Amino acid sequence: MHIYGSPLSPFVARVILACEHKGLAFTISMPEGGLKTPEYLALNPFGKIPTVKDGANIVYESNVIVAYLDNKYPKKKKVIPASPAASGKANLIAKVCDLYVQEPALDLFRQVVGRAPKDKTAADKAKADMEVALDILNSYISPGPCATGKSFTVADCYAIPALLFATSVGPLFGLKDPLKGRPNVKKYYAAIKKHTAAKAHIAETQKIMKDRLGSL
Ligand SMILES: N[C@@H](CCC(=O)N[C@@H](CS)C(=O)NCC(=O)O)C(=O)O
Repeated sequence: MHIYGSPLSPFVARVILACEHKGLAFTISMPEGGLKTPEYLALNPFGKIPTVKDGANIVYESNVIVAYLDNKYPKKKKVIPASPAASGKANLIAKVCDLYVQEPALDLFRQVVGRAPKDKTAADKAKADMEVALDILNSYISPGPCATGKSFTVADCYAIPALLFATSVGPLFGLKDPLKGRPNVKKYYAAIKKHTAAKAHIAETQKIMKDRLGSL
Protein backbone atom coordinates (compact mmCIF):
# COMPACT_ATOMS: atom_id res chain seq x y z
CA MET A 1 0.00 0.00 0.00
CA HIS A 2 1.24 3.49 -0.78
CA ILE A 3 0.14 6.63 1.04
CA TYR A 4 0.54 9.90 -0.82
CA GLY A 5 1.20 12.54 1.80
CA SER A 6 3.46 13.73 4.55
CA PRO A 7 3.23 12.73 8.23
CA LEU A 8 2.85 16.32 9.48
CA SER A 9 -0.49 16.65 7.68
CA PRO A 10 -3.08 15.85 10.37
CA PHE A 11 -5.26 14.22 7.70
CA VAL A 12 -2.44 11.95 6.57
CA ALA A 13 -1.56 11.19 10.20
CA ARG A 14 -4.99 9.60 10.73
CA VAL A 15 -4.24 7.10 7.97
CA ILE A 16 -0.68 6.39 9.16
CA LEU A 17 -1.96 5.74 12.69
CA ALA A 18 -4.70 3.41 11.45
CA CYS A 19 -2.09 1.45 9.43
CA GLU A 20 0.27 1.29 12.43
CA HIS A 21 -2.49 -0.02 14.68
CA LYS A 22 -3.64 -2.57 12.13
CA GLY A 23 -0.08 -3.66 11.39
CA LEU A 24 -0.37 -2.84 7.68
CA ALA A 25 2.87 -2.26 5.78
CA PHE A 26 2.95 0.94 3.75
CA THR A 27 5.25 3.31 1.93
CA ILE A 28 4.68 7.05 2.00
CA SER A 29 5.75 9.94 -0.20
CA MET A 30 4.46 13.25 -1.50
CA PRO A 31 3.09 13.08 -5.05
CA GLU A 32 5.89 13.70 -7.52
CA GLY A 33 5.69 17.22 -8.96
CA GLY A 34 3.14 18.43 -6.38
CA LEU A 35 -0.53 18.03 -5.62
CA LYS A 36 -2.00 19.53 -8.76
CA THR A 37 -0.26 17.58 -11.54
CA PRO A 38 -2.50 15.80 -14.05
CA GLU A 39 -1.09 12.48 -12.79
CA TYR A 40 -2.01 13.16 -9.16
CA LEU A 41 -5.37 14.77 -10.02
CA ALA A 42 -6.20 11.56 -11.88
CA LEU A 43 -5.89 9.75 -8.52
CA ASN A 44 -7.49 12.44 -6.36
CA PRO A 45 -9.37 15.11 -8.33
CA PHE A 46 -9.28 17.45 -5.31
CA GLY A 47 -5.48 17.40 -5.36
CA LYS A 48 -5.23 16.89 -1.61
CA ILE A 49 -3.39 14.48 0.65
CA PRO A 50 -3.88 11.75 1.78
CA THR A 51 -4.61 9.40 -1.11
CA VAL A 52 -4.03 5.69 -0.74
CA LYS A 53 -3.14 3.31 -3.54
CA ASP A 54 -3.84 -0.20 -2.36
CA GLY A 55 -3.36 -2.55 -5.29
CA ALA A 56 -5.97 -1.50 -7.83
CA ASN A 57 -7.91 0.55 -5.27
CA ILE A 58 -7.42 4.30 -5.06
CA VAL A 59 -9.03 5.86 -2.00
CA TYR A 60 -9.03 9.47 -0.78
CA GLU A 61 -10.53 11.51 2.08
CA SER A 62 -9.02 10.49 5.41
CA ASN A 63 -12.26 9.27 7.01
CA VAL A 64 -13.08 7.20 3.94
CA ILE A 65 -9.58 5.69 3.93
CA VAL A 66 -9.76 4.75 7.61
CA ALA A 67 -13.13 3.01 7.12
CA TYR A 68 -11.82 1.34 3.93
CA LEU A 69 -8.83 -0.10 5.79
CA ASP A 70 -11.08 -1.66 8.43
CA ASN A 71 -13.36 -3.16 5.78
CA LYS A 72 -10.57 -4.32 3.49
CA TYR A 73 -8.55 -5.94 6.29
CA PRO A 74 -11.19 -7.26 8.71
CA LYS A 75 -8.86 -9.86 10.23
CA LYS A 76 -6.44 -7.16 11.35
CA LYS A 77 -7.15 -5.17 14.53
CA LYS A 78 -10.12 -2.84 14.06
CA VAL A 79 -10.00 0.92 14.44
CA ILE A 80 -13.77 1.32 14.33
CA PRO A 81 -15.29 -0.72 17.17
CA ALA A 82 -18.05 -3.18 16.28
CA SER A 83 -20.70 -2.26 18.84
CA PRO A 84 -22.93 0.73 18.11
CA ALA A 85 -22.22 2.27 21.52
CA ALA A 86 -18.44 1.89 21.25
CA SER A 87 -18.27 3.07 17.64
CA GLY A 88 -20.55 5.99 18.49
CA LYS A 89 -18.21 7.06 21.28
CA ALA A 90 -15.06 6.63 19.17
CA ASN A 91 -16.55 8.43 16.17
CA LEU A 92 -17.79 11.27 18.38
CA ILE A 93 -14.34 11.88 19.86
CA ALA A 94 -12.88 11.71 16.35
CA LYS A 95 -15.39 14.26 15.04
CA VAL A 96 -14.92 16.64 17.97
CA CYS A 97 -11.15 16.50 17.46
CA ASP A 98 -11.55 17.04 13.73
CA LEU A 99 -14.04 19.90 13.66
CA TYR A 100 -13.59 21.66 16.96
CA VAL A 101 -9.97 21.13 18.05
CA GLN A 102 -8.02 20.60 14.84
CA GLU A 103 -9.83 23.15 12.66
CA PRO A 104 -9.15 26.18 14.92
CA ALA A 105 -5.62 24.86 15.61
CA LEU A 106 -5.03 24.71 11.84
CA ASP A 107 -6.40 28.26 11.47
CA LEU A 108 -3.73 29.38 13.94
CA PHE A 109 -1.04 27.27 12.24
CA ARG A 110 -1.88 28.78 8.83
CA GLN A 111 -1.38 32.28 10.28
CA VAL A 112 1.95 31.25 11.81
CA VAL A 113 3.37 29.71 8.64
CA GLY A 114 2.03 32.48 6.40
CA ARG A 115 -0.65 30.44 4.66
CA ALA A 116 -3.29 32.83 6.01
CA PRO A 117 -2.96 36.57 6.66
CA LYS A 118 -2.16 37.56 10.23
CA ASP A 119 -5.48 38.56 11.77
CA LYS A 120 -5.73 39.05 15.53
CA THR A 121 -9.52 38.95 15.62
CA ALA A 122 -9.59 35.66 13.72
CA ALA A 123 -6.78 34.26 15.89
CA ASP A 124 -8.55 35.23 19.12
CA LYS A 125 -11.73 33.51 17.91
CA ALA A 126 -9.85 30.36 16.82
CA LYS A 127 -8.06 30.22 20.17
CA ALA A 128 -11.31 30.67 22.14
CA ASP A 129 -13.09 28.03 20.01
CA MET A 130 -10.22 25.59 20.53
CA GLU A 131 -10.32 26.14 24.31
CA VAL A 132 -14.07 25.45 24.46
CA ALA A 133 -13.56 22.27 22.42
CA LEU A 134 -10.73 21.11 24.68
CA ASP A 135 -12.98 21.62 27.72
CA ILE A 136 -15.73 19.56 26.11
CA LEU A 137 -13.26 16.89 24.99
CA ASN A 138 -11.94 16.77 28.55
CA SER A 139 -15.42 15.88 29.81
CA TYR A 140 -15.47 12.58 27.94
CA ILE A 141 -12.02 11.56 26.69
CA SER A 142 -10.44 8.75 28.69
CA PRO A 143 -7.24 9.68 30.57
CA GLY A 144 -5.64 6.69 28.82
CA PRO A 145 -4.21 4.48 27.69
CA CYS A 146 -6.41 5.31 24.66
CA ALA A 147 -9.03 7.96 23.93
CA THR A 148 -12.01 5.70 24.61
CA GLY A 149 -10.28 3.61 27.28
CA LYS A 150 -8.39 0.38 26.73
CA SER A 151 -8.44 -0.04 22.94
CA PHE A 152 -6.82 2.04 20.23
CA THR A 153 -9.57 3.30 17.89
CA VAL A 154 -10.38 5.88 15.26
CA ALA A 155 -10.68 8.35 18.17
CA ASP A 156 -6.90 8.11 18.66
CA CYS A 157 -6.23 8.47 14.92
CA TYR A 158 -7.95 11.87 15.08
CA ALA A 159 -7.04 13.01 18.60
CA ILE A 160 -3.28 12.58 18.18
CA PRO A 161 -2.77 15.01 15.26
CA ALA A 162 -5.38 17.43 16.63
CA LEU A 163 -3.55 17.62 19.97
CA LEU A 164 -0.15 17.90 18.27
CA PHE A 165 -1.38 21.00 16.44
CA ALA A 166 -3.19 22.44 19.49
CA THR A 167 -0.18 22.03 21.77
CA SER A 168 2.25 23.33 19.13
CA VAL A 169 0.43 26.50 18.07
CA GLY A 170 -1.30 27.37 21.36
CA PRO A 171 1.90 28.71 22.99
CA LEU A 172 2.50 31.01 20.00
CA PHE A 173 -0.83 32.70 20.76
CA GLY A 174 -0.40 33.11 24.53
CA LEU A 175 -1.72 29.69 25.57
CA LYS A 176 1.38 28.38 27.31
CA ASP A 177 -0.05 24.91 27.93
CA PRO A 178 -3.35 24.35 26.11
CA LEU A 179 -3.91 21.13 28.09
CA LYS A 180 -3.53 22.80 31.51
CA GLY A 181 -6.77 22.57 33.48
CA ARG A 182 -7.93 19.74 31.19
CA PRO A 183 -6.59 16.81 33.20
CA ASN A 184 -8.15 13.99 31.18
CA VAL A 185 -6.83 15.37 27.89
CA LYS A 186 -3.44 16.02 29.46
CA LYS A 187 -3.16 12.50 30.91
CA TYR A 188 -4.43 11.00 27.65
CA TYR A 189 -1.86 12.84 25.52
CA ALA A 190 0.96 11.77 27.85
CA ALA A 191 -0.25 8.15 27.81
CA ILE A 192 -0.82 7.83 24.07
CA LYS A 193 2.76 9.00 23.38
CA LYS A 194 3.85 5.65 24.86
CA HIS A 195 1.40 3.50 22.87
CA THR A 196 3.08 1.10 20.43
CA ALA A 197 0.85 2.18 17.52
CA ALA A 198 1.53 5.86 18.09
CA LYS A 199 4.86 6.52 19.75
CA ALA A 200 7.10 6.52 16.65
CA HIS A 201 4.64 8.67 14.69
CA ILE A 202 4.24 11.19 17.52
CA ALA A 203 8.02 11.46 18.07
CA GLU A 204 8.56 11.98 14.33
CA THR A 205 5.83 14.58 13.87
CA GLN A 206 6.79 16.47 17.03
CA LYS A 207 10.29 16.81 15.61
CA ILE A 208 9.06 17.91 12.17
CA MET A 209 6.73 20.43 13.83
CA LYS A 210 9.51 21.78 16.05
CA ASP A 211 11.84 22.20 13.05
CA ARG A 212 9.04 23.81 11.06
CA LEU A 213 8.07 26.33 13.72
CA GLY A 214 11.63 26.84 14.92
CA SER A 215 12.77 27.80 11.44
CA LEU A 216 10.27 30.68 11.17
N1 LIG B 1 -11.02 16.37 3.79
C1 LIG B 1 -9.68 15.97 3.44
C2 LIG B 1 -8.73 17.11 3.78
C3 LIG B 1 -7.33 16.87 3.26
C4 LIG B 1 -6.50 18.15 3.26
O1 LIG B 1 -7.02 19.28 3.37
N2 LIG B 1 -5.20 17.98 3.11
C5 LIG B 1 -4.32 19.12 3.00
C6 LIG B 1 -2.97 18.81 3.65
S1 LIG B 1 -3.01 19.03 5.40
C7 LIG B 1 -4.06 19.38 1.53
O2 LIG B 1 -3.87 18.45 0.77
N3 LIG B 1 -3.99 20.66 1.15
C8 LIG B 1 -3.63 21.04 -0.18
C9 LIG B 1 -4.71 21.72 -0.92
O3 LIG B 1 -5.83 21.86 -0.40
O4 LIG B 1 -4.45 22.17 -2.03
C10 LIG B 1 -9.30 14.67 4.18
O5 LIG B 1 -9.84 14.46 5.27
O6 LIG B 1 -8.52 13.88 3.65
